[in-house]
Amino acid sequence: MERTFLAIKPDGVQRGLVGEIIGRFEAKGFTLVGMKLITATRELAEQHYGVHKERPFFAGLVNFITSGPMVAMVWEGDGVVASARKIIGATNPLNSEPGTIRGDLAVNVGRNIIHGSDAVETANEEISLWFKDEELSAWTPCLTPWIV
Ligand code: ABT
Ligand code: MG
Repeated sequence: MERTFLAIKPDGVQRGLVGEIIGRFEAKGFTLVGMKLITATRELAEQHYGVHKERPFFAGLVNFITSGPMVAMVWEGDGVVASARKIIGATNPLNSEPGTIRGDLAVNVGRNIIHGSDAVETANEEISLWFKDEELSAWTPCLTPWIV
């Protein structure tokens, strides 16, 4: 089953948006298989955003991401990687559609409240960077089918 790595960034935690954000993925029908509150070390943040190492915003990004606790999560479901990116919205919240998390709740590209893996391969890398295997729980929700 496909999995993705999502993290509510320090701004989302500080603004009290944890419940609101998690609720959107639960309501959509994805399954939460891992979750922890964690303040990232610089090493973890630099690895996570390694692809942006040469970009001018990298130092500020690492400072921000290590500035306080984040809610790191693994979610599971068919097509969850791409679907979560749609639910999250465009990187710059001023371009994110209303109805998306960033479109509804953020205004600043450097404070865009949530991270979501951008592809299945990066999702798998990010999951193993942030979580140990034993921190993840595979389980099947007891869903009543809509039509029998
Ligand atoms: P993430 O989910 O945080 O990876 O964001 P997303 O994939 O939507 O966008 P990318 B390009 O990966 O942005 C990573 C973080 O860098 C910030 N950023 C990005 C800037 O501050 N300025 C920029 O010009 C760009 C392109 C936004 C993202 N995180 N934060 N916070
Ligand atoms: Mg990204």
